[in-house]
Amino acid sequence: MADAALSPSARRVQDLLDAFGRGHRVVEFAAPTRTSQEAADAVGCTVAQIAKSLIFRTRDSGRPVLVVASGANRVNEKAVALHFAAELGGERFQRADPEFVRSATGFAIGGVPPIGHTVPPIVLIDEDLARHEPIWAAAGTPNAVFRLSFDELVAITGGVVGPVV
Ligand code: 5CA
Repeated sequence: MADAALSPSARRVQDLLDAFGRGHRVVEFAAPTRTSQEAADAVGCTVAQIAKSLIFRTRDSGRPVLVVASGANRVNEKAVALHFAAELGGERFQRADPEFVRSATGFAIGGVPPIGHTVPPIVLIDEDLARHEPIWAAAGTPNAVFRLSFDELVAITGGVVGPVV
């Protein structure tokens, strides 16, 4: 089988994609896909087509917040807090440190996928990703990605769509 050699973290993502049941395949590259630019270079797509999975935490309750953003966008935390106030319970939120990312998601920075996190996060999705087809997301390691559509991203994450910039 072509993906018999997937590393354990990428295998976990592939198993979730199998359960989703629409034939999505994790692709592992020899080159790094640790950043949006590297992922775009490896795939041969634009950086805007990369769906980066950024981890934040609510300031008071410490809940993980996953913002899935276009690789071309710089997330504006104030805009996100304002637009998604309901989802965030009115709380402020802040960038998570690497240890929080690891414990909340089960994955290391550079390979965090939008699915399969240890602690189910609040999921906020960049509306700009809807303008791109297909999009590519990290698949558990700094060398692995998978291709999907915007509608599939919303369906598989159960996220709420809105502006992040
Ligand atoms: N695999 C690629 C393409 S999907 C990827 O994961 N890109 S990413 O942008 O989602 O992941 C890298 C992100 O990790 C950076 O954008 C940055 O937001 C975050 N990051 C990098 N270093 C740190 C750090 N020290 N603490 C918290 N977050 C970090």
